[in-house]
Amino acid sequence: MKFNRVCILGMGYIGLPTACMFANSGVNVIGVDVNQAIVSILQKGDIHIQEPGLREVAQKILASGQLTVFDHPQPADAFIIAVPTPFYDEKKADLRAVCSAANSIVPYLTKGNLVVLESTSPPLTTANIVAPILEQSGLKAGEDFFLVYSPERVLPGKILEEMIHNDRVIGGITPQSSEVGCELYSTFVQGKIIQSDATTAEMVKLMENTYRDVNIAIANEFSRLADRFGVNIWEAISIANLHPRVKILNPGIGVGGHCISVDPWFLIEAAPDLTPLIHSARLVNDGQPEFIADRLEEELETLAGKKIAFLGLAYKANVDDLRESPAVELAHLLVKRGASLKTYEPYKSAPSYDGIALSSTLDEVLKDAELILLAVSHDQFLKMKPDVLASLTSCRLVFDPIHGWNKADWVNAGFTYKSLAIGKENQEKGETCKELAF
Ligand code: SAJ
Repeated sequence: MKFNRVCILGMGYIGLPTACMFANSGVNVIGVDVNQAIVSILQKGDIHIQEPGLREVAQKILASGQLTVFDHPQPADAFIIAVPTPFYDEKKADLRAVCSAANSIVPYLTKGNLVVLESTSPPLTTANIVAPILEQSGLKAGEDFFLVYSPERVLPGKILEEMIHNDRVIGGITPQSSEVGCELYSTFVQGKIIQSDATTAEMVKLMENTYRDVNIAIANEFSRLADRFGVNIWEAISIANLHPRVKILNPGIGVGGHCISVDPWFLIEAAPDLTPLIHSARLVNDGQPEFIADRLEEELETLAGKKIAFLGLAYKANVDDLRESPAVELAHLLVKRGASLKTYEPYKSAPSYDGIALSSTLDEVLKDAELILLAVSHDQFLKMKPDVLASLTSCRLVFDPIHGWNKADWVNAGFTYKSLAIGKENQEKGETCKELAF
């Protein structure tokens, strides 16, 4: 099947890069977003997302007209739904954006079209929710138009590379739908394209992120144990991982972002009676900021009045995304316990986020600090030289719960270095979390 025009609903972290891929391959792409501010930015030829390499590609295709952006769909050969699926406070999937995107396609759907759902969704969403909405057009899913679920699996920070090279699963509601979906994505995907059915593809996506969440939860629990027993967790994990069938991820301050901390709840919601392990893992990871705050309070005896230079609020290294960030949660907890925080997040220029004031320079947060806390392993933080920092502040105490820095470097520059689970005080293990990261 020939795809001359593809209409992508949702110009966010997935929709916009996907639009870039198709447009770069010569397909005419219609980008749609319900947020008028995003539509205006894109129509002016600029972008609203920070992702390495994205700006250059997007600006080129917006300028050439290969990607045009509207606030409602246009007729096309294929429609791709790439809108967010957040969750309500009670951890239930919020499918309103998916349903509204599917509804908005109905007037434009014609015989022979392909519709793809990319948004992470609970099992059976494609067959039981999206198909009936699209069938309001009078056309029958799998007979008059093709329908597939094909999850995005790209890692923020590496989206452009992974979108091309990752393997992709295409789950059709009929085998012919999978076939047509395969044809669409083979436009730019160089990884393997695997055909399956829609519900399997939905499960695959949720299983991948849930597996990672459970693995990080066990790493966090191991780290708590190592902390109690005077063991260096980084050394212990690196040795355990020498076993050919063991691959433990890194402990940290918790699991954030819009994917791994959210998706397992879709499975828990769908079958609470079958998911005690997945549920426990979620609770362990969600409880990690509190564990870190408790340990810091123990170390300092009290947090009341402590002036803390808090470095990083993003949900992980080198991204500008603060959604569900454990660093934000940790900052709130420290403030609640009386600490006085000055926060620096190099990827955000706004004056505040979620009630936390953001300083615009590192110098400003370091001034008057009594403790420097490393919350996110942004490259620019990891590269900081302790002796340079020592010249900018009289503070000589660092707390590094993510083990991003090398203790010896800080001690040599005259700092007291505190972390978690790094073994007995006299041990000087050199590995950094960067070296161990997967
Ligand atoms: N984290 C740890 N320890 C680790 C690895 C990560 O504590 O060893 C934390 C991070 O700091 C962060 C959170 O987990 O707070 C999630 O980060 P991540 O890099 O593991 O994952 P995401 O959420 O950025 O992207 C994931 C990816 N899924 C998998 O790796 C299985 C990506 O491929 C998916 O496309 C993405 O979710 C998504 O959109 O679902």
